[in-house]
Amino acid sequence: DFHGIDEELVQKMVHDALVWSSLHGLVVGDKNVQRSGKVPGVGMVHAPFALLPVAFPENHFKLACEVAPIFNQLIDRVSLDGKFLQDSLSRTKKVDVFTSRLLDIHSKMLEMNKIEEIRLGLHRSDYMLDEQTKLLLQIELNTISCSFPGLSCLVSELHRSLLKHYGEYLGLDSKRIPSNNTVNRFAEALAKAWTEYNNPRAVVMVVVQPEEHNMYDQHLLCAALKEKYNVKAIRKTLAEIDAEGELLSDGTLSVAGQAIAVIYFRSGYAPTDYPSEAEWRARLLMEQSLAVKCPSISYHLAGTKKIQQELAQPNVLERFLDDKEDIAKLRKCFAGLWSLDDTDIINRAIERPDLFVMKPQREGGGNNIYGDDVKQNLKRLQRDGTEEDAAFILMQRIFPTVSSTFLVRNGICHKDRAVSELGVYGAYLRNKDKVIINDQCGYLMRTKVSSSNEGGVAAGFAVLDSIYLT
Ligand code: GSH
Repeated sequence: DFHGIDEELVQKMVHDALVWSSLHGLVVGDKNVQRSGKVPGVGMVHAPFALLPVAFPENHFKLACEVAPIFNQLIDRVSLDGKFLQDSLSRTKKVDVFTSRLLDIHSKMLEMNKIEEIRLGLHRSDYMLDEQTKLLLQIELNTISCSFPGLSCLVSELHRSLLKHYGEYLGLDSKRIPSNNTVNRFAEALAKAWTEYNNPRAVVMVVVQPEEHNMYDQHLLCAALKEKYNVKAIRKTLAEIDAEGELLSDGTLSVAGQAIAVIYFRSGYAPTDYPSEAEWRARLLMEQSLAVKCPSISYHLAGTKKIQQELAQPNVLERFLDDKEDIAKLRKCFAGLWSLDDTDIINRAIERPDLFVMKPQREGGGNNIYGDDVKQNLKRLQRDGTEEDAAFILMQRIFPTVSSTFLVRNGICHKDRAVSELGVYGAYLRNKDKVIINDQCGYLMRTKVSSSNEGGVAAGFAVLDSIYLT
């Protein structure tokens, strides 16, 4: 624990960190300022961050990086099995309107025999290190709208810069913060997908929410794409795509007269992203087109919690992967996962709700059920005897090491007990039989107050962090 530092030093570091963040674009739109989610350059505030990187064992970090390409391949294989996706989600479909709409689009593509030749995945697999078992356990795998490929790199740089100045007082070495190049690796993957599409006049389209406070993270990625690869990106909301988009006779997606090579979703993962039929029409239009979708509807579905739970069942991984060692490595990362048709586990969870998390089929954070609410909800579902239980999965609760941390938010530093979650980014690009990229790309560390159950930075619960290898 390197946090027994004196107050004066902390204040100096906080000051330097706030200056560094402002100068280097470690910023988000300030929700208290009007138009800050709409117009760049208006109402910026530093992104919430931890003052110092969190200690993390090197062997576990390496393991998380090592399994990233295996997860990339798994998602690709699962996405090819339309029947597996439809069957596994068939009960969820009955009770979850959102998943049901996604499945409808997927069915239409199956009927059309739509083949996605160029497949681009920009994923992030999230883990927590369970203190007692010393196991690195997967929380979830995001296949759509993974946040912070840009800001995560900046936090690693911020911490390196602080340790260069203050490291000797703290007994810390800046070289122990692993390099983080996610932003460039993701830009490279988008650029290579654009090249595979092979229309020099076409552009990358970022699908954005009408109001986006995390826009600078997105702009960092698009700036790298422009500067390093000279590929242009435009930003469109789902409603704009519905109004301005058309499918040309050759299958090209054209939006406001621009041909689209790659569609990169930073919206469309939550029900609130589809307030009307217009947004669903836009999603279908994009899916029908020849543009490379990141993600395609089948990649999106392959990343759902229900599929995560199905993949953790005995002998399911074997259907999708060939290499025994790869399978064993993934399985070791799986926490206990159960569907709610398992009566034994339900009874166990009612007895010991503290050992479980109940998860609905939702992305973006802030939706999980913990503690006594697990018990109340399970009892209600048992009593009602409806199919509503299919909207949830149960997961083993993971207990990571709690350590004392300095969290900086809105220019103010708080000391608190906190836990951390490691995300490893992965990129996958394939054109027909040719795998062009399959790699890990960098990391995102997030830290949250240990008394809070929720984890997302975008949802306002956690701060951005980096790693100090031990
Ligand atoms: N629209 C925002 C963005 O594009 O950055 C948020 C997207 C979002 O919530 N992404 C989830 C995520 O990576 C995955 S679906 N959350 C991480 C966090 O907020 O800490």
